Amino acid sequence: MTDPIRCNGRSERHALEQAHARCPSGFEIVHWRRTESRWRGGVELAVRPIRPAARAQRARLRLLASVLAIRAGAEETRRGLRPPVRLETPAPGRTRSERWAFVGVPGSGVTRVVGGLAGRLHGREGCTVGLVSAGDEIHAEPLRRLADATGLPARSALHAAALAEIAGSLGHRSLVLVDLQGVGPRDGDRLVAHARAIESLEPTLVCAVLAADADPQSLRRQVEVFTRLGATHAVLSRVDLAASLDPALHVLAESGLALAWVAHGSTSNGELAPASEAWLERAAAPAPVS
Ligand SMILES: Nc1nc2c(ncn2[C@@H]2O[C@H](COP(=O)(O)OP(=O)(O)OP(=O)(O)O)[C@@H](O)[C@H]2O)c(=O)[nH]1
Ligand SMILES: [Mg+2]
Repeated sequence: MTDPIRCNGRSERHALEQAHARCPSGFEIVHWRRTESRWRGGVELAVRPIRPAARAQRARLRLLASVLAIRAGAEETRRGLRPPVRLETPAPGRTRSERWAFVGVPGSGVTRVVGGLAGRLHGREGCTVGLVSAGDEIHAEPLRRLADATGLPARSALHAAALAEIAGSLGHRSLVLVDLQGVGPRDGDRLVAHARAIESLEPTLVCAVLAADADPQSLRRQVEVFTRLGATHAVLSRVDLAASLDPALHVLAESGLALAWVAHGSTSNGELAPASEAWLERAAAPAPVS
């Protein structure tokens, strides 16, 4: 039997290309190893050429090669070679009143997240929550209903210029949660209005709400835009709707935003939990099918 041929690649694909070039009639992978621990790093393959005569055997070995490659990919996912996501869940301050602003694209779940946080934090360790809706009348409606149901004080700022003053009128609350109307990355006018509103608000935290079921390219663009608005943290929303959480977690890991909370429910006040290592570990597992 011939000695295996070693192929070192910058990536798995690069190594496979070399193997194809050196064994054009087909090959069997006899060894697969990642040479760098980083995600998508170098790969070393050892392959053995398949003799053209043995057609049936070649088909079988090709199948084996692809099974091995798939297994290697699965092993990579299992070992968590996804770039790390930074986790950090802010807690409201005890000594000064805080203003947390939440931004996201329309329908990403910003209002649910604000409602979920209000329910989670109000009354905990002396925290008193006030709510502000920054947007038009229709946008303010769900928050007003939440305020009616919970008894929390709520105000609405119909114009960006009024936001700081309206949030100031809730200065007696230790935590003011500001629900900014959804804005898309190409909605220049509203982005400018949001930037001005956030600047005058002087929030202690700006948090981007990112829908886990959005496509990664769109999420990348959202991250760019919301980071410019001052976002340092993110909430991953709609996690129950995503086929896989990997794409969104990749975008988050690249973004440098800290993942603060995860939201996974469509109930009126949202279902929200602090992001944790245990949650990340569960998120890496494939979604249950039954
Ligand atoms: N299944 C599920 N549905 C969600 C989740 N978050 C929000 N929704 C639903 O998505 C829709 C939009 O949620 P909102 O919280 O109003 O989203 P928003 O970003 O505030 O939307 P706008 O203010 O209209 O731009 C609602 O029908 C919610 O019920 C979630 O985590 N899971
Ligand atoms: Mg909303």
